[in-house]
Amino acid sequence: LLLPDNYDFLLKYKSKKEFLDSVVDNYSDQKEFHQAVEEVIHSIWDTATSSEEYCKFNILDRIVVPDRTIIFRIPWMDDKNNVHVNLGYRIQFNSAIGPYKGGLRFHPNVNLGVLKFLAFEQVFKNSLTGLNLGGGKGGSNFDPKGKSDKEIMSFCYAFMNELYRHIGRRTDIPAGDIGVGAREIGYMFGQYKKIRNAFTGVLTGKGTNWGGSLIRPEATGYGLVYFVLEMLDTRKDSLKGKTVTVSGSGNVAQFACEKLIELGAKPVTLSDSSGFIHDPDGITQEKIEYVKKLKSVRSARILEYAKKFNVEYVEGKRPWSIKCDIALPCATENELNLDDAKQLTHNGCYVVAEGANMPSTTNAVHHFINQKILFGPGKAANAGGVAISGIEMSQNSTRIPLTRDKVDGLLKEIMQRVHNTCVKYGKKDDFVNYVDGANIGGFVRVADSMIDQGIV
Ligand code: NDP
Ligand code: 2IT
Repeated sequence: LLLPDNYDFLLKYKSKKEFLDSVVDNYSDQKEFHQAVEEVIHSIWDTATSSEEYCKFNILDRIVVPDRTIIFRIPWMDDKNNVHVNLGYRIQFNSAIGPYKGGLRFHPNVNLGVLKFLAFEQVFKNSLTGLNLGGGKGGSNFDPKGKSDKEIMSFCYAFMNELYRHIGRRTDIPAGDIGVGAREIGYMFGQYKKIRNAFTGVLTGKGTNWGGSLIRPEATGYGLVYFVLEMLDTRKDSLKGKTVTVSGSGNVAQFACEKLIELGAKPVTLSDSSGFIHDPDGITQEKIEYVKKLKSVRSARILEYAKKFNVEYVEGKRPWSIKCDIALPCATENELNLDDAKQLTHNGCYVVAEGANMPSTTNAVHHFINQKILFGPGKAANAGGVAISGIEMSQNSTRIPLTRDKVDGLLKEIMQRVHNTCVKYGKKDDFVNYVDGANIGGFVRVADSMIDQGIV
């Protein structure tokens, strides 16, 4: 082809370790990014290094470097006229299969390493949906807790005052993530529209009056439960009567619980960064409505649930000590470690599916796989959110909104497709390794597309 016969760089790394060491050396302070890269490389190594094409085009070196990383200053004024400065980011990681797509996170822990891990994961997740979506992520170290509505609005405007020049409906389409929901998307959309004088589908997760898709708020949590159904089905098992521990109490956790209840399972926990509640009788739809209202104020604590419904509250802990059949971590990265994993399987838990991105530590993931339980990694199990973002984009392009039933049907279909891809690439003998399946399945589509487009 285009390339000479003599490739000095053809598999320039002698081992997986040598390659991973080079990533650590190059980005020494980005530990979450190393963790995400290590997991993916572990799965794809044989696929990537046994193909001459992948080696010739040096896909390995190219896939771990973002197309571009944008970092900017966000000056804004609080209600007392104090001027603050936060950092804003957008990582445009890979656009081989579509425009950059991924959420924005507002949380004090946000830094380059966290957003690079999220953007990297997003590349493979978006590929698994089968839609034409590249991978990106962004956000700020801004802390929304305790801020007034006016301060949130000022911050969102200030953020968009710089972000607008880097995004667009054919370039990069952000959405929500931790700390960014419908309200923040509204303020950012308003400011983008004002600056550009253009009403376009530049963000997803919009209000349904102005271009948002039905089921987008529900999509990550519902999709997670649809994925669990698919996993259970491989063992001719169902959700009926299963006890489920859920962490988090935000967007993903709330709608995961809602779908669990609808399908006859019993969610018994919710958490936030302060602690968790345990409701052994089961969280009901009525109680979920209470949580939605409670958590619409970002500083509200899940402790209030325990007080209102007179159940146990455990300060400063996560819910993995509670006996369950199924565990759904839906809060944040690295919230479930090896000890938690051991305790879960010891107590009989045999399904873990990640609503959050990378909530299980590397050791915890290895434990689940060694135990041969059903383990659904985030990039597969939580792909429903971005998938319905993709469906929102298509509705914005056609200007024809879809019904709730239609979107829900598409969500189910896409989660089945994600699951099938995991099985196709991850099944060995009788066991499906969903981590390998998701990583390899996500990778080949992106890598093949990169090759089709040459060396860009
Ligand atoms: P929300 O902001 O709605 O809720 C976040 C929840 O997680 C809150 O309960 C929050 O508690 C808790 N949490 C956040 N940070 C921490 C922390 N450092 N330690 C303990 N708890 C924490 O976010 P989402 O529900 O949207 O996101 C949850 C997870 O799901 C994230 O990993 C996100 O990346 C992932 N995800 C989200 C998608 C979406 O469409 N929204 C799609 C796919 C994945 P507190 O109030 O105390 O901060
Ligand atoms: O992690 C994720 O997939 C999201 N936060 C959703 C991204 C999106 O563009 O809908």
